Amino acid sequence: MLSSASLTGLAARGVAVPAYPRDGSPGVVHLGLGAFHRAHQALVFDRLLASGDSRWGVLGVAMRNPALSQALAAQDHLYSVQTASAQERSWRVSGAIWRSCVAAESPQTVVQAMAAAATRWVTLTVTEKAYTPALADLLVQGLRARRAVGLGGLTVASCDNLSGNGRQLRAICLAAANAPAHGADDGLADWIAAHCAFPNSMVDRIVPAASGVTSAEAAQALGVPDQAALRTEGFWEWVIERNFADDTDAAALSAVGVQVVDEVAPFEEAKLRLLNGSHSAMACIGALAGLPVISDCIAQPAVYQLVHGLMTHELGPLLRRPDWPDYRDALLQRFANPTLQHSVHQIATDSSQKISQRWVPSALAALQASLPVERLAFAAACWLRYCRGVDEQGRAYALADPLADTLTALARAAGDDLDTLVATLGCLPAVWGAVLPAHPGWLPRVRHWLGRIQAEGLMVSAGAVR
Ligand code: CS2
Repeated sequence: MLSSASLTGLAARGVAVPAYPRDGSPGVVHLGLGAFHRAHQALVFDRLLASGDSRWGVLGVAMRNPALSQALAAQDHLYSVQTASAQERSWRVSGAIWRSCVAAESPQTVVQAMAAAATRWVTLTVTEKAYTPALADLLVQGLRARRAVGLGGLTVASCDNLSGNGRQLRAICLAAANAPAHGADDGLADWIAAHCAFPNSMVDRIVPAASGVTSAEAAQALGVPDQAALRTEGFWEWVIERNFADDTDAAALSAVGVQVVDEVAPFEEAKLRLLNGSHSAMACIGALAGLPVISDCIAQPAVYQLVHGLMTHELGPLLRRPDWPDYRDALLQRFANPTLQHSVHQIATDSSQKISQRWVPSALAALQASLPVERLAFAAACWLRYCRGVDEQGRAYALADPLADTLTALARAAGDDLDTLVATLGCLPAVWGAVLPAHPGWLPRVRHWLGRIQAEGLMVSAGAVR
C-alpha cells in the first residue's frame, strides 16, 4: 500500500514525491474531496509546500461519503496522479492532503478546523447543486467559532463551475449569518463581510472520476497499490480574483502558476461556455449514440464539426476572453485526449443544474446579438431526448440528477409527442429560466432538431446542423 514509508522507493522509480513535512496543522480546509480537487488545487498546494511554504497543507473534507476519506487515511493521505496524453505519461504523488474527515459524520471537526489558528483558507468543490442553506450554515458556524476565539477572517474560495462562484457563496453565507438561527443581530454578518474574502475563480482541468483502470496502472507504475489514484491531462488553469483575507497570498499563488486577476468573469465565461457547454452537449450526444467517452464523441466527424461550429459561431464571438480562439483550439485537442477516458454519463450527471450555467446565457446572448443558435438548440434537443433514459439502440440508463424523478416523469408523459416534450421539459424554469423559453427564436428550433433526431437519427442530424 502507498504510504509515507514507500516514498523513498518511489523516488528511485522516477515518480515525483513530496519531500516536505506533513505533520503540522493544515492551513486549508477543503470541502468536497472528489477527484477534481485532488488533481487541481491540491497539486497547486503541493507545489507551494514543496517550495518550503508550509501554510498550504489541506484538511480534506468529504461532504457525505466516507469511502475516500477511509482509503486516503489508510495510505497516509498520499495518492498518485498520472498526467497523460497520447504522447507522454508521468506520475506524481501528492502530499498536500494531511488529514481528512466526513462533514456529515463530524461537522464539529470542520467547524473546529475553521476556528484553528493555522487555518487561512477554505476552498470548495461541492458541485453546483450543493450551494444550499445547509452548506452556508456549516461555513457560518465555522466563521462564528473563529470570531469567538478572536482570530482574523479567512479566504473562502469557491472552485465550483458556477458563474460568479465567490459572489454566490458570499451571498448565501451572509444570508445564513443574518438568519435568526445564527442570532441575526450579533454582528456576525458584518464581521464576515469585513474580514473574510470570497474571491471569484475559474478552475480548469479535465479530471475523470477515479477508476479501476487507473488504480491498476498506478499499482504497476508505483510498485505498490494506491486505492485513490487519479489521472488527468497536462493542461491546468486557475484564475482567481485579487481578493484575499491576506493580500500577500497573491504573490505566493502567482509564483506557482495561478493567475491572479482583477476580473475573473471573462475567463469564467469562456470556460463555462466553451469547455463545459461543449462537454454537456457531447455528454448527451454520447449517451444517446452509445459513445461512452468524450474522445469517442469528438472522433466522430459530425460531432467535431458540431462542437467546432458551436464554439466558433455561437459561443466564441460573445466572449470577452481575448484569446478565445486559442482556448477553443486547445479544447478540441484536450477533448480528443484518448488517455482520459472521460465518461459521458459522468458529465451528464446533474445536467439540470448545469444547463443554466453552460447553455442558457450563451443562447440568450446569441439571440440578442442575432447570432445563430442552431447548435445550442440541437444540444437542448439532445438533452430532452436524453431525459427519456434510453439510447438510440434501446439500451436503458439511469439519470443521475437531483431532478431525475421529475425529468423522467415528464419524458414518460410526453412519450413520442415531441410538442409536449418541448412544452414541458423544454420549459422547466429551474433549468431554462423564464426568458429563453419565451423567446420566439428558441423553442421552434429545439422542436425542429428534436424532430430530425427522431426521424433521421442523432449522428445524421448532428451532421446537418449549420
Ligand atoms: C465537466 C467538468 O463533469 C462535468 O460536468 O464538464 O467537470 C469539466 O471536466 C471541468 O470543469 C474541466 O475543468
